[in-house]
Amino acid sequence: MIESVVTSKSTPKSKVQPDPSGKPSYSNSEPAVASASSQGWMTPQARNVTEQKVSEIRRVLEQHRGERHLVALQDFPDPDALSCAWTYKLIVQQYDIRCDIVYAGALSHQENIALVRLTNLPAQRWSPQVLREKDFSIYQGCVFVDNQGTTTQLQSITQQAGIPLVVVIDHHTAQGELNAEFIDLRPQVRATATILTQYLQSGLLKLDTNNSEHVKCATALMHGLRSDTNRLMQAQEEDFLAAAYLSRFCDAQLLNSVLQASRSKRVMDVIERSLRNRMLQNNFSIAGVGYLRYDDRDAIPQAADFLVTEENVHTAVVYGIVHDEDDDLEVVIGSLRTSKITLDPDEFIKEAFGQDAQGRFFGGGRSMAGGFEIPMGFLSGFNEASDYTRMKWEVFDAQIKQKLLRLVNPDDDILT
Ligand SMILES: [Mn+2]
Repeated sequence: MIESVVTSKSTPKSKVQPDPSGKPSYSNSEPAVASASSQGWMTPQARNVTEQKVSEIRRVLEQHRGERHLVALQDFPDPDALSCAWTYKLIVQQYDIRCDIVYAGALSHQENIALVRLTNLPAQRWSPQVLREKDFSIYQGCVFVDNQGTTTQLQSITQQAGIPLVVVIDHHTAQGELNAEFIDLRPQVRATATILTQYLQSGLLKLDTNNSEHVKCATALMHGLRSDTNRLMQAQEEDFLAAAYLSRFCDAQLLNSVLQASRSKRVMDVIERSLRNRMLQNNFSIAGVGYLRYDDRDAIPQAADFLVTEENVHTAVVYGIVHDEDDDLEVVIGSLRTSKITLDPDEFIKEAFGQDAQGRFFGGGRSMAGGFEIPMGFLSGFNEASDYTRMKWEVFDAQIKQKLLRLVNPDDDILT
């Protein structure tokens, strides 16, 4: 049996009794005294990192008091990104820093649209036209949350505008050199929402159950945390502890409404195409879904989520050509989902597709999931002739399959 030990914030870690497995017991043995302190809801390891990072970010925010910052989300923001950006905005308000939370792509998952609408989440979409006309000189700083700039068009724009990178908080693997004043990069953590929740637990912002914005934001964070951990199934101890903390503020009914959002017919159609076109090989399921509209882009990861549930499949890759009508641009977008512990999505995608002429990878990943984007360059753009359009798809389809199959069947000759 685990011995119950009275611990408090000031109790040194050595007082925590080891359990028979030899691991220190800190989560089950905390009595009411300690749980009254929000800091008790962290593993000692997380607490160490968080305390250090929180005092660091406090100094940085103090130096930027009164400024206006741009929080750049990935072009297709997910619940983890959206909720963390909102939390960040509430945190820095205490330093009189005004934040605009911006994404340059689209909200394309029905749950994300529901999340933003139901919680009144303060994120804005800037269309290509807004991007061209925007006066960026009003911003004194740029912030990346749940990304490192590699998945947003805003990175090059803010860089050209000379806006300094102030803060990066992310859980994806390092995507290259980052020149920021504050960096908290923890690839071992399942969700950026866990990191932001740990900041809250350390007192960077005191949540108040009587403040409806706080309640909505905590609910959004819970949704972000759940969605990046496959409904907590891939969550680790620190994610569970963060979720436990959030449960004090979370509105279960609101969360339920967000999760009730239904799939559009077009998303269902893409899933259907992925089922029909899938090719099974060595426990991989690979499916090209052809052309789809920009607003339906999120149907690709949803199809991958679905394909990976098939018996004897451990990894699913779904891709298609996404057509952006605003800019008449086309790009190949793909998603990978895996349940195989030994398959690193980041490594797999980098290995499969390599780098572009500038040395940038076409994609990457985090634990259990990854994505890629391949620009179509000279071949991009809509063509009236259906033969041409079909041929173009077939070429890209064959090329992507060939690259993937090299890794799926490492010993075989290359198939087409
Ligand atoms: Mn995330």
